[in-house]
Amino acid sequence: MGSRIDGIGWKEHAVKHHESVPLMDHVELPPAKMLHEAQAFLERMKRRHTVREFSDRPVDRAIIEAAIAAAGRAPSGANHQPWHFCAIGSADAKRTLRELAEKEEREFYGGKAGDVWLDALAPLGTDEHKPYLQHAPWIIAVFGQRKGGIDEDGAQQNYYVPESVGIAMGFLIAALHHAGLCMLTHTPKPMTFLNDLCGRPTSEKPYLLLVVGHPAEEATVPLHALRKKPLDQIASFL
Ligand code: IYR
Repeated sequence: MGSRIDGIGWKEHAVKHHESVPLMDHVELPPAKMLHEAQAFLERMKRRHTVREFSDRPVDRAIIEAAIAAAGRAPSGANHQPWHFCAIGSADAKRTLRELAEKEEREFYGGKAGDVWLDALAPLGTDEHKPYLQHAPWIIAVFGQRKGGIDEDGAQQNYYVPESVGIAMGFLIAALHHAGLCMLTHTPKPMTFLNDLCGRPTSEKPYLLLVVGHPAEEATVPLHALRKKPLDQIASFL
């Protein structure tokens, strides 16, 4: 404890000299079990559907915390972990969020999006009304950080920020789905009002609002959303 090597702390020393430890917690599975797990995960992910009708049933903050912590285990450029997750659960903040998002969405659907984009969205049946932003128990705003490095209050350049944040958002969605919750990936355009609302610096870029909760009893899934590309369209093997 407190030992110093070369005049620097041991952690800094270990990092500088890229010291490593043996891979200590990998779980090797027999091949048949591996296939079983891969297929079971696929079946589980097939039951993930974007939902737009939420119940106001509460969800424990501890579940949100665990899912965000899982997202924080995603790989990232130089392991800088260039993300911040703001979990919005307060009724006041959600009301403001809904007002601000609907204001942007009224402009978007009122013409700013253009006909081509609106035509592409037509099969989803979306419009400027976003009641779930107020009624779902949690809305998680995800931010990407251009700078920050690995240390708290660091100022280093970050790398592959959109890719890293994208992977972390995938982990977050998988974790919450695994916990039995429903979500909507929502991206009001523009989203810059989120910096103010969440008290985040302007150097951070909002990527996504993830609406999280239990589905309403009358929740539906658009048929368009059930059309998933088959494996032979999305993969090739050499
Ligand atoms: N942000 C709008 C529009 C929208 C855009 C895309 I791309 C979608 O896949 C769905 C909706 C909204 O949330 O309604």
